[in-house]
Amino acid sequence: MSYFPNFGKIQYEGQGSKNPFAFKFYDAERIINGKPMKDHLKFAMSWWHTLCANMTDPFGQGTIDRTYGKTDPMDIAKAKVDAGFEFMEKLGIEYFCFHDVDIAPEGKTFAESKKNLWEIVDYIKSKMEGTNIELLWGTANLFGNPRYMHGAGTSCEADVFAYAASQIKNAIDATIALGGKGYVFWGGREGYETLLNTNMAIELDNYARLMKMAVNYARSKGYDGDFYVEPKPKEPTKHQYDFDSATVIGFLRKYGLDGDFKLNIEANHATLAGHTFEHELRVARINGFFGSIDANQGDEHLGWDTDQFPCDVKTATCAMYEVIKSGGFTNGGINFDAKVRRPSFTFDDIALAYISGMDTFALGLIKAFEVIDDDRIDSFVRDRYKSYKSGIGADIMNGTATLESLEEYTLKTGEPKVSSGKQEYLESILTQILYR
Ligand code: XUL
Ligand code: CO
Repeated sequence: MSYFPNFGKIQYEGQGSKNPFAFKFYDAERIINGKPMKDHLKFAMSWWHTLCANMTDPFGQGTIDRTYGKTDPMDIAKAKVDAGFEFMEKLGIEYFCFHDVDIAPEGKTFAESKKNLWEIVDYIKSKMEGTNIELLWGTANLFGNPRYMHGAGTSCEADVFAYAASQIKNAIDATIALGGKGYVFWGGREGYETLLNTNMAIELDNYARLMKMAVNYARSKGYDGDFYVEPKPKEPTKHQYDFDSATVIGFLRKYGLDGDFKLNIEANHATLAGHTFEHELRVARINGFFGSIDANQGDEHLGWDTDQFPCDVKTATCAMYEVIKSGGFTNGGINFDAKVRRPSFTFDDIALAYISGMDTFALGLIKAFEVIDDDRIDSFVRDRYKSYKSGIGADIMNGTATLESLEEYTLKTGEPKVSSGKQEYLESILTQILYR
């Protein structure tokens, strides 16, 4: 039985193709810089948006039927596994990501939820055998259930903290059982609505305590993968603690979590923080925290997390430039944390959305290497800082300069000579490379 009967294995047909169910740029096995495209990109399917989201919004019911022809919640969960694996195999996607509650329904008690989870984990494990499909990362949903209305690790209620920790324990075990090399903390409701009722100091300390427990537990079970924090500045809470890359890096360093954690950077979250996607990736890269990507895009006219499929090649190019300069993905990859628009309610639409997103990032990869090979932009930047290579600049860089020595220098040399930043020239190079 097929859940996606209208298309078979999606093939690369090249730029001239008008077949909607074909890749125009993503040629999985094409070698670029010594590696197949698929290994540069490591595309992953998000279980939640792809198999679960029914597109409910505050104004109306869902538009996508997610029962897969079943009625019993466990049968639906198993049908999602079948549908998910069919989807990944047809799209040539070799990784997936999940929250505990995406894969298995919550029971009436924690024990029942745990039993459901393990039944589905075993089922997924059996499906993975004989395929190339791997788990990119797992996580626990610590934001959907009403118990988490005040947060999870940052909840004012110790019992809620304990419940969250129990969920994390099982989500880590599930991640390990499925061979995952990543475990994500996205701070769902780890933030606040008003300082009038909030002890920020306790909340942040507890959040770090929860992360430390997770690291200690996973390492004791032999897990050698990465932990990630996924920054987001707002939504659902007014102020999320994991605001942006810089904030999270400061937090991880303060609490001694920097040896185990990297960042999972989401494009739309960067936009909400008032940054570009590439800014967030650059901050992660230069601080040694580059880990994984949640690929999507927002809408420039809307101020919320629309989680649209990425179709902006310029942004994908600038993002892939950062990925390449970080040395590429190790344990991480590109997870499409993206959903179709509510009126695009067919399963075909979901496939077409992935094809578009994968082509966009494939083109981004190709163009990023072209920018690097072209070298006009990189050489401009190298040249721009050349004054630090010798003389007084070298003294500043190697720490021998002091305020006194620099004053003495300035008294001698007088007014500095400065050069143009040439932004427009550099933008024209990017345009030339993108559209040639
Ligand atoms: C929410 C979001 C999450 C995380 C995983 O904005 O991005 O789906 O990626 O919890
Ligand atoms: Co995300």
